[in-house]
Amino acid sequence: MIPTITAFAASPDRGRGLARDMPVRWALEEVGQAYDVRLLSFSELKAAKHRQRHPFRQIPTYELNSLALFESGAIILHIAQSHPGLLPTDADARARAISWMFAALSTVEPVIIQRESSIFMERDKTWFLERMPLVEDQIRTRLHELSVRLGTADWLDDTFSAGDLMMVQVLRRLSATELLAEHPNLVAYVARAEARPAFKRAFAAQLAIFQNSNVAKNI
Ligand code: GTB
Repeated sequence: MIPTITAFAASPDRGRGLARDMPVRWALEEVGQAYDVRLLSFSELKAAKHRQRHPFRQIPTYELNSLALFESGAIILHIAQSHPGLLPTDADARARAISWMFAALSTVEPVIIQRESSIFMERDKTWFLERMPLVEDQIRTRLHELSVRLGTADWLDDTFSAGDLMMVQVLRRLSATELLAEHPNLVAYVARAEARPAFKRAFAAQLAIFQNSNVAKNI
């Protein structure tokens, strides 16, 4: 048996690998675990059947035998704990790698999502232009701190781990912005991770789905 994950049948990110099936695919590729993908349309995502897999009716999910998981962080932690390759064997280093996973999702990502949500939902508000620099300053603070910590190292701890995978996936949301470009070591960190063969395989797999979707065919 191999795991089945869920992904958008037509991702709104148009194949840029920003939806959260991407880090799950990447983790599976890093550990060499084959997987199936169940593609969901927006109506399938919201249907009762999918609610059994995911209480909030989102992607990604992960199913293997009797285990059904949701939340990308929990799925990636499970993959990393079930296979060698994404978490160090030394107990302290393993705990530090898990700290970086949490840091990516609960300390760095929220400020980035705040900016995206604001651009998406508040662009027409009179106060939008006044608020945006405040939101971006919060991102700058986090990126500066992360950049200082990374310094000239290749990865956040000694070797590439699930912590780097999660952090890079979060930083990729800023790839098209000046915010990331202000930190050359973070740009290089993202590029180093994106050059990994496992990343490339995962990226190509999700891109192929978008290219074969009706959305792409009708562009
Ligand atoms: N905390 C959950 C996790 O980490 O798994 C969040 C899951 C989540 O946000 N899923 C999104 C979803 O299913 C898709 S990935 N949304 C549908 C819904 O809630 O109705 C988030 C995402 C979507 C699109 C882009 N994009 O277009 O760039 C980027 C990220």
